[in-house]
Amino acid sequence: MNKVNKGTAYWQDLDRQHHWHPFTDSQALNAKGARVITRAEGVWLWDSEGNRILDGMAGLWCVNLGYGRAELIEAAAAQMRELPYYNCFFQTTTPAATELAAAVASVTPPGLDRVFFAGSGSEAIDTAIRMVRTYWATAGKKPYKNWIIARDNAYHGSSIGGASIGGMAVMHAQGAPMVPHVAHVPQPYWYGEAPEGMSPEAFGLARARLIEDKILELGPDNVAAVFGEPIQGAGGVIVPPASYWPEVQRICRKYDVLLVADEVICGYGRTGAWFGSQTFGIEPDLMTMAKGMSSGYLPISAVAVGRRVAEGLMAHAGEFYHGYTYSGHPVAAAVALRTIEILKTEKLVERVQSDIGPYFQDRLATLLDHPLVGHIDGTGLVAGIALVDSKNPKRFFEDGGRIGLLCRDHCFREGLIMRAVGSRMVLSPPLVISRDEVDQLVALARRCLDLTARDLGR
Ligand code: PXG
Repeated sequence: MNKVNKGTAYWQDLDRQHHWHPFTDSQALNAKGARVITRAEGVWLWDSEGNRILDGMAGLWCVNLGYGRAELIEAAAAQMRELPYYNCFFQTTTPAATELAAAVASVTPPGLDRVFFAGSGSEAIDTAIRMVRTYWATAGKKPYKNWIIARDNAYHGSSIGGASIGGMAVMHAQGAPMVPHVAHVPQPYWYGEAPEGMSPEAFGLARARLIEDKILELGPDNVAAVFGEPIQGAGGVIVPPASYWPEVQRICRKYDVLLVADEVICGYGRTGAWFGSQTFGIEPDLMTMAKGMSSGYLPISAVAVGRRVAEGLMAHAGEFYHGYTYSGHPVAAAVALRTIEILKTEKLVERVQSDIGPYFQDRLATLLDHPLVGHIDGTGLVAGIALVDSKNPKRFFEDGGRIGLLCRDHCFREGLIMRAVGSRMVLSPPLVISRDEVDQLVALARRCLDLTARDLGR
């Protein structure tokens, strides 16, 4: 079967009949037909019409090493030939899984050196939920210490656990009721939610203290953990004020509540450190990771567990009744291992920290003169651009979601993947993007902002 000769209409038709897409209004999609991506190289995608598109999102925040990396392809092929599958249940391991556990421990912050594997970010989150609750129920002998606090507009996945601790109201409404004993507090979104005149510093502290209020309301002895993304990715790249995380950390320590950093997007170099926790001064008890861990080439995720929880659980829980068929899948593990080696040998995390990250943020900042751009949040190679109706006085669009989609659709047509989250445009390009490609990305973004402004009669 030759895909290339079949053409767009063939794929769209088949897709319409059988394929139910994630996070998609199927009727709306079927009315127009899906975009078909057929190949990719570096930071570039090609669709079935032959258009070349700059992937400003690294797939879905994951293809950190860019497309077409021969080393990753070889790692997968070699592992498939040697041992395509074996599991890590029943007192067994494979060299790939064991070596990956050690490699992950070599890049996580000190102490987080026990690694539990899963297949996706959602599974890692479910694993972390079960770990923290089991920890308190066994080591701490406090089975009632099981509440989890998370933030509004957080994204922690689509499993029932991930959707429950995520703060997406639309997700809570479908398939309700969600998992019990989960509470949400407002997010640290300074530009969008701070009272007029409040500094980022003061706002960060105020939002952190809402976590303290919630702990006190529930009773410190009932709260197992706080979960949070260092930067909220799918929520629109909400970068918290610098004061926020150190205060959350202090509060968690004060009340003996565990802190879980969801590093699914921030991990593996995105923010200019190996993990977003390091960028924001968080010392988490557990970290969840996925996406960039294998550069998105194969599905794999993990929970890195600090000594307190790992040792407590291992000493007191006996068997931990949890795991997946694909926990430590050897082929995915081999690709993740190679990904970590490449990040190290090519010094890509350092590159994001001191070269391409600052360059990207500087270039993006040139868009601040655009009439639609109210504010840009970002660090390393991730950014969120707030589109506004008016900058001064600050006024958001009443139909911000529609404006975001207008801009996004211009991006598609002009050859740039830049996603819309409501009226925030988000970017997260591969870590290997060149300066020249950053220039192209920013030029395309400006063009699409201009086209959006034109649509609005500006
Ligand atoms: N935690 C975080 C912080 C995530 O960003 C997950 C958990 C769940 O991972 P899995 O592998 O189960 O999808 C994610 C996933 C978007 C988008 O539109 C973001 C994600 C997934 C799908 C779409 O920005 N993040």
